[in-house]
Amino acid sequence: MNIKIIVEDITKLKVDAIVNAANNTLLGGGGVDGAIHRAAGIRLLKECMTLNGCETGQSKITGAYNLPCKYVIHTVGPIYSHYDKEKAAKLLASCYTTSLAIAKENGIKSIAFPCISCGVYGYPKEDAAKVALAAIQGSKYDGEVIICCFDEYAAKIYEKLMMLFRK
Ligand code: AR6
Repeated sequence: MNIKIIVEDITKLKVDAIVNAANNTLLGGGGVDGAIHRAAGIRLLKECMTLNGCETGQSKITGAYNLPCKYVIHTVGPIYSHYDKEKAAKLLASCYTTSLAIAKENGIKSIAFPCISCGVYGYPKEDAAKVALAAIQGSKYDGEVIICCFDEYAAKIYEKLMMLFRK
């Protein structure tokens, strides 16, 4: 599997699918969720309204409408303070594995993830990066995986961990 780390606005990526760090309602919010809904337009919200929300750690796919990608996979990360460390890690890993399983089912060859739960949901960035990389590398997905960081600091964490993984 090919894993790439970039610093970018995920809404600009021309990949097959981008992943949205959504909430249980799937009806939009702030952060990356707000940016994706703003860029995709009202038709994304309309499709999301048909999905009946999503459980924490699970994922659902929609069209991408005005975005340059083909699909959006909405996943719901854990709110870090609501769980013990182990349960939070399981739920976060599940966001990655369920998104990748949906990508595989839908013939998606390239998928970009934001740093799920690392914004308002408060997951410590380095711990989240370890969980994310282990989940991605343990999955059966064989396309390209892009970790789309919003700042250099987050990208550095991933780059350091990737070097350790390779050793
Ligand atoms: N492109 C890439 N990454 C981004 C972008 C962007 N355009 N915008 C923000 N990030 P957050 P969460 C990064 O808070 O913690 C929403 O209100 C950001 O720097 O968006 O999973 C939802 O509706 C951070 O590293 O998601 C939920 O209620 C990462 O994306 C809640 O926030 C995730 O930050 C989900 O919280």
